[in-house]
Amino acid sequence: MNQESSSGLECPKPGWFQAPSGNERTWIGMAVIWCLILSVMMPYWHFRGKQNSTGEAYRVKPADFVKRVEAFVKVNTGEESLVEDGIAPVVPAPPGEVYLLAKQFFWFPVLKLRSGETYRLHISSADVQHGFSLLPMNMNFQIVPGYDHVLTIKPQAPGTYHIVCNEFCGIGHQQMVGKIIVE
Ligand SMILES: [Cu+2]
Repeated sequence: MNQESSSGLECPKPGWFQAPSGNERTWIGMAVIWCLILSVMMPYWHFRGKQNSTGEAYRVKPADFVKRVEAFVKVNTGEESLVEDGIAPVVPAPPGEVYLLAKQFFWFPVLKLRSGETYRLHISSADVQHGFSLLPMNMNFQIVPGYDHVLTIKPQAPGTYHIVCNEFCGIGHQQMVGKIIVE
C-alpha cells in the first residue's frame, strides 16, 4: 500500500517512537521540574510579590476608555502644567483617579504625581495588546484592550520614571516610551 498522502507527506513507520534517553531525557526532566516549580510560584507571587497587581480590572470599550482619558486630561490640565519635551504633563490632584492610555505607538498623557500620595491608576489600550513596564522600577503589566486595569499606586521617591512597551505591538513599537514624573 502506498503510504504517501496527497500532500506528499509520509506516515511514520510503525514503531517509530523511541523513549527519550541520555541528555534528551535530562533536559525534558529539567523542563518538567521547572514547570512544576512555576506552577506553585505563580499563585504565590500573586499574593507575596511586590511587583504584582491585585488583579483589579473592569471591562471597558476601547473608545469609551479613550473618552475617559480625554476628559481626565481636560479637567486636570491647569496652570500648574509645564511643557516638558513638548508635551504638557497632566497634574491630577491626589487622591484621585488617574488615567493612562496605551496606543500605537505612545503612552498618553505624561503624568506628574506627588510623592507619598495615593492614586488609582487606570491603564488600558485603544488598539492592540501592549506591555506596561515602569523603569527603573521593573514593574510589568499586560495592557489588553477592552479591560481597564486599575493599579493603586503610591509613588515613593521623586524622579522621572519611564514607561516602555514590552509587548511587541507593531512597526513603531520601539518608539513607545512614556513618562511619569514624581515630585
Ligand atoms: Cu509595543
